[in-house]
Amino acid sequence: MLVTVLALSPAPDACTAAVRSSINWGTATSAYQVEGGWNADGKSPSIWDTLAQSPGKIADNTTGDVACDMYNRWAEDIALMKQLGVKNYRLSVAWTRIIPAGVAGSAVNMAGVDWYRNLIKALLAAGIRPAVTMYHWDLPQVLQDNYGGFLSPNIQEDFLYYADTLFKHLGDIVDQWMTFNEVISICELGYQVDVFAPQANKGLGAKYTCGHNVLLAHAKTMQLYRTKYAAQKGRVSIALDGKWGYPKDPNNPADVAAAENFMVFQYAWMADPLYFGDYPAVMKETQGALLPKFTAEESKLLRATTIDFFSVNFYCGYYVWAPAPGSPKELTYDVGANTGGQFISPGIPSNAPWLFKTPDGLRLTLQWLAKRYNGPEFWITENGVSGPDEDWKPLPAVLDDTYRQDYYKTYLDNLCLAKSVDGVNVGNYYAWSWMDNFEWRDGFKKRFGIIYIDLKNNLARHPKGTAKWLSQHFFNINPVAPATLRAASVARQTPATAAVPKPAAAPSASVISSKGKGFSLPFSLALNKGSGLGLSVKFGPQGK
Ligand code: GBH
Repeated sequence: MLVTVLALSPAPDACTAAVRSSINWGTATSAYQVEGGWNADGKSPSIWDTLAQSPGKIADNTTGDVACDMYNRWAEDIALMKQLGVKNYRLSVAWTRIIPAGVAGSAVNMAGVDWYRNLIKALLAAGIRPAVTMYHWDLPQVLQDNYGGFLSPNIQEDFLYYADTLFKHLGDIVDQWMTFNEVISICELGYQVDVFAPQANKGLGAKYTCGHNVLLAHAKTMQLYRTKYAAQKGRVSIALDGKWGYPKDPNNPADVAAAENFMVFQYAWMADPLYFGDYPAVMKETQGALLPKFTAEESKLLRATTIDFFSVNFYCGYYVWAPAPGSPKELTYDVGANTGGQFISPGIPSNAPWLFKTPDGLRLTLQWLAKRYNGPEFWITENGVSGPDEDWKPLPAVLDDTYRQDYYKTYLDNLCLAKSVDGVNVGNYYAWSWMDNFEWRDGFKKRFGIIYIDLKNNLARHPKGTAKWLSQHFFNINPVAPATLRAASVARQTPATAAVPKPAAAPSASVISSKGKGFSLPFSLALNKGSGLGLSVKFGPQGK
């Protein structure tokens, strides 16, 4: 009798062994989405604690109070990563655990610092190299209350103090950093409209003011790292997001120009200042006084502190077309949701109204960026999809996620083509997400994990088919984390001074505390969605 083994589909054609071994493969999460422990060990509330704890804001009435409880279950999660061969993990730090009072000069909460030190040391001991995002949307509520968060230049100094604290206390064991995650999400969805915390809803000018403060906080952080922390020899970037723009009619030059503008308004809004010291010409020409200006000194600082790698979060692409005649001059492209509709795309829809399967969009985005910025090293710091019905399907059906496997298979094929055929310098790739987690306004209804989280059974972790497929073809081919980092993992050093590392305690359970609240009953809610210029940003109930 034949013994049948669950057959995993092969690696994508373009992902030959040689190409696969030239990229560092990993997986990603963010603090608020997985940790829980929302008020543990001195942590203060963030703007997402506030939003999610307000009744009726989250699609299934869950919160991040407990999320995946990684605050307590990190050892189990790292063991599972190791078992699947994961060698690279992108995580974020909660500012509110490190500097509870938010402001520059205020007390550092060593319990928060130690939680991350223990986590990172355990990762390194398991041969997993961390890449750490400083800000993945969980602003200290107090900074929002004090001065309006990212709308005030005060944020620059407060962020810099936070970044300095991270370099000082974690820089000996972390050598890959991202300052911010997704400036469009922070500034457009959080400040222009009311989709994400803090739901400021202050219009297009607020988006640009926010982005300006993010850029300057980022540049000052780069400068700090290049000077005070140069001896740490790490690399720093900022994670940018964008969708690929397919001209709706590729034979219509106006649609082609609109699709180009769509890319410029997403990526070049941030990356042109980072590489060239100023906003793109088309933005300056059309956005008028809404777009802040850099002083000569700021522009110089930006040019002097170019990012060490280009970090891209990529999910999908949309059709883009020329705005209707008579549109405001600020509107240089139409992408459906700009003008009160829904995104449309050549790709297959997913269960999220914003996400379609458009695998070649990844390759096209990398080509576009490589050309504009002269071939930097790229990291794909997020890429993934929420699977249909994963919020209710029973085990084991939910683990058979062929839909997601097909997504990864086709996107990775394109990534490998970008590297091997187009010559794009792809360094690292992180699948979003390591596990199902708190998907912001969608709660646990939308599930992006390669590990299933069973909400009804004590948050049990179960690898989906995709996790096994990625493990076999990608995670397992990478070497373990570099020896220097692994050495650091067993020694707590004082940054820049310690010549003789002192032995430190292994990660212990002593930091574990604080059981959070349980989950509430499902509840459905209509979200106001927004994107693009926010000239019309109110939508009906989110479908499906
Ligand atoms: C990423 O954002 C995030 O970094 C990550 O935390 C998140 O879990 C992951 O995507 C999956 O969503 O109102 O139509 O604009 C990706 C960019 C921005 C896409 C917000 C979805 C909300 C819908 N996301 N957008 S809309």
